[in-house]
Amino acid sequence: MTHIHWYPGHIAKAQRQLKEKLSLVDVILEIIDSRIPYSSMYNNTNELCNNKPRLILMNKADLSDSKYNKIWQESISNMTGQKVIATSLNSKNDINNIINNVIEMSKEIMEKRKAKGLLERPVRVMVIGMPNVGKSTIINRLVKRQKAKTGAKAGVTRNQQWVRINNKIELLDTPGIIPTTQNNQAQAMKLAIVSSIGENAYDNEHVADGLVKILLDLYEDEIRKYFDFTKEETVNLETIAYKRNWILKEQKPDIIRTSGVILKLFRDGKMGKFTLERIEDNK
Ligand SMILES: Nc1nc2c(ncn2[C@@H]2O[C@H](COP(=O)(O)OP(=O)(O)OP(=O)(O)O)[C@@H](O)[C@H]2O)c(=O)[nH]1
Ligand SMILES: [Mg+2]
Repeated sequence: MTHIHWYPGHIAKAQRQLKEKLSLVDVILEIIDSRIPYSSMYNNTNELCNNKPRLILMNKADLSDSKYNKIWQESISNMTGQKVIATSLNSKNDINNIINNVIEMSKEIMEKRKAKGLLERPVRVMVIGMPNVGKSTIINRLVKRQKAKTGAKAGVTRNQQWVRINNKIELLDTPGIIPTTQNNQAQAMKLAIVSSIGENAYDNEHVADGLVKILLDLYEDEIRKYFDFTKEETVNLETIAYKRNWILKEQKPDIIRTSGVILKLFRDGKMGKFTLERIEDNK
């Protein structure tokens, strides 16, 4: 399988349901993957979110290249007109920073409600993003502080719950999953690399090969050093297999094993902190 096959299912229906949920909230927490900021961002979020204010989290910043995080942060902020911060959900500091930013954003919204004579209430927030970006993790981290549920409200689907994060913020306890849209194979490759596309849609060998090529293009010195290659040697799945002695009978390279290990090393951040996209490439 040298292609990545998407099975996006009922995208239109999923988007309609997502829009309904989004209409219930004041502020949207949009999560993208900082290793592939462009490919993990939905290309029409402004329309999807009906121009509601969003806090965009470039997440998994502990796995990406901090130098590019700054550059992407500024670019996405300019592109969307929204506040953008780099986060790692393993950091308590970052969780607090998210909470403080939501409170800050809610001030204006609450002022407007007050001016309209509407009742005072906590700001309502929901989390959206593509698969595997960290939606469930952030909900769990935010909710940990205060488990008490405020109960289903009138007009809200019964299986959704508002959870009180503090006296200023209420969070919808189920995230909105943005279905990955079928744009192009380059984007599919990157989404597969970060596990945002299910593993039955692709072959490890195809995706690991793509990852090695991207890394050679953007982080050649680091990759050569990590796998112990000189400047002259060819780096690919086969030569990495020989280097590491991942060999089958008759001295054949074990490409299946090599592919699996390379993807895991990358996903676990063991090879280094890498950002796989550059702003120039996406203009
Ligand atoms: N290193 C790192 N891992 C993270 C971070 N945030 C989430 N993860 C991990 O990423 C994986 C996916 O996180 P989830 O919270 O399940 O992602 P999700 O968006 O709910 O995924 P779906 O439910 O599949 O849509 C988990 O293994 C998390 O532990 C982060 O900031 N840094
Ligand atoms: Mg989840």
